[in-house]
Amino acid sequence: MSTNLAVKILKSHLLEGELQQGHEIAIKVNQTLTQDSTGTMVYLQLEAMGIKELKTDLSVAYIDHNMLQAGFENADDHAFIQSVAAKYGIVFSKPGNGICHQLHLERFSKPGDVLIGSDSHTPTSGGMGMLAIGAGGLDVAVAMAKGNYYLKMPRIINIRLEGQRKPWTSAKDIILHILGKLTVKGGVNAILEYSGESVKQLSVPERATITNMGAELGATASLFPSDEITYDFLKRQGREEAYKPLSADENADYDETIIIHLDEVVPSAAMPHSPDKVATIAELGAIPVDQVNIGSCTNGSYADFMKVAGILKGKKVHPRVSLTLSPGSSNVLKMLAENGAMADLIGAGVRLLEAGCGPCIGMGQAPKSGAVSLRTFNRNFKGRCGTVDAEVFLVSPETAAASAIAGHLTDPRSLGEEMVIEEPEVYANDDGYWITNSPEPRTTIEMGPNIKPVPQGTPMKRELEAEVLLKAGDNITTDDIMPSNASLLPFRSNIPELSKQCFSTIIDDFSDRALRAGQGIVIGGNNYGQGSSREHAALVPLYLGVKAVIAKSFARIHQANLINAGILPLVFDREEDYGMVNEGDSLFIKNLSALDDKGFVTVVNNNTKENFKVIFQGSARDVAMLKVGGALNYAVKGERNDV
Ligand code: MIC
Ligand code: SF4
Repeated sequence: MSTNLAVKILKSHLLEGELQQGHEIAIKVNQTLTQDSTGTMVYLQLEAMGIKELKTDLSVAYIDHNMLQAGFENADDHAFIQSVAAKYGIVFSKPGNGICHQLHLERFSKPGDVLIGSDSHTPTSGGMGMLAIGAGGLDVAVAMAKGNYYLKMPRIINIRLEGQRKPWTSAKDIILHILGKLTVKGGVNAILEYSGESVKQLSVPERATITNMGAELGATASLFPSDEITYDFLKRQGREEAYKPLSADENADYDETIIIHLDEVVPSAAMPHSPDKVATIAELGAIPVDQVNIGSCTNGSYADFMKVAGILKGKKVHPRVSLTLSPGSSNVLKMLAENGAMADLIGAGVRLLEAGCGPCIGMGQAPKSGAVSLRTFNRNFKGRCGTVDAEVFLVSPETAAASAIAGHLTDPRSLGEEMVIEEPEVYANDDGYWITNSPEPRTTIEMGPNIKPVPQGTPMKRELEAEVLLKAGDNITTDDIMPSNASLLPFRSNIPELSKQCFSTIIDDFSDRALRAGQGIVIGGNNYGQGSSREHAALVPLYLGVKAVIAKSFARIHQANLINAGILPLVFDREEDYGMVNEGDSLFIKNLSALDDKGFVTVVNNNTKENFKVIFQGSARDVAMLKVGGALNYAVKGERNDV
């Protein structure tokens, strides 16, 4: 049998289970990464597990999200994470070094290895043939403590790239084209494996732009082969010893194959407020633009910024436009400074931010009311930029730079001959922001006053009677459930404070409703919990007494986070039964003790007296976790040795 690349890596890491679609498997984890806005929870949970040493080859803690220090909170979180890193021998990346995914690709990603990260864009490292998966914080803590990760064996979808790229179409346009076709649900429970002769037209940073936004397709991971282009990138990064050639066997088996013709890809944008609402720049026309933001883990590479510098050289940013730059890494910034490109950018009138997530997570640079903002980022959910009535379009760096000069949405093909950027012979590789630690178990953990305990689930009861607190629609994001912006991010370690804003992009009184009801149920449509991996979207509802979420379908990471928190995720057996529930109804779910991994459960609507069936789609292990009130209880009680 001819094996695809994803299965080869899974096979070589398999600890438990069978590689059959939908079956639960456990895989060995080589590396983990965390970032600061999810990291405090990860490390509080790791501490609670009371382990002596890590089981991974490498674990890295990045500080890249909560960078504004308007009060003491973010700085306290950084200090907490740094002290835990020292205790366990975790590599620490200081604020200012750059964004976790770009840095990991530059310095640590390894073809054929498995990486688990507490950030949904962890699959970026798949651009180098690494099986890299985003997960909830607790799963990452467990991966560090036990060296394993549980998941349902995904479908493996082959995305075959064919044809020749057209001038001025970037990797961003390719992934937007794919998003337009597959939608934000298209990759759910799937690994997207790229193949075909045309993969050779993409550099590693370009491949990483594509694997990065696999998260927007809902994919478990995205994977490129490791080939001579990978070798070349690693060599320029000074770490060719990490190279290993890897690809699928000829005529490998896949669950599905999708062919993407690169010659059909043209400069495009994702329109407000979803990454899959894709139109071509030509179709959208010359929309006036107020703000342009270039950077993020999607487009923070050296070549991205060199293209922008080349387009802006000798030109001026339009008077109406505020153009910000947030490079992916300090070494990208250093190279731009050394080769003079930074001078061209500053001469054009850009606003230079530090290397980090910045405006992508709403950490500053909220645009003016009603603004049109063009961003080279990966998410444009309503309100995520910090201004609820702003219109955010996702574009390539080339489109962003051309539009910043013109003051309106501009097709970069109008700039004339395509700009081709050579990757540097040797990438800058400075160490100024890195701290490598040998484990020092006696390190004092620094806990600022804003760091509050992680809420704990309670064992599942035999039956549940509770009010429907909210009935939400399709594609609810974790940004909807637990919004993030510059004023909320400092409370990522303080669930009681954060809980006041739960669901505040949808309704303004969710926390009041929940506290009044004592306990409750949330109803959702399809793909409930898509987007960010933040487990706060489960921990905050847990704190507010949410016991179950009933939806048409769930996004993978969020479903796992709910179970880890001890909240029951249930799926309508028949989608139309969604219509049988209204906000304020009282629901009665009986016989929960009979819940198993195949089980149907009956829900009675006390108001209408009608009933409908729901299914639990987790594993037997998930049921065991729910029965003791979530994964931390399960791990700490040590009833089994697998978490
Ligand atoms: C995001 O891009 O949404 C984030 C912020 O990086 C999140 C993590 C978080 O909410 O802290 C993610 O992608 O998982
Ligand atoms: Fe940071 Fe944005 Fe990337 Fe999330 S998507 S890791 S906020 S740059």
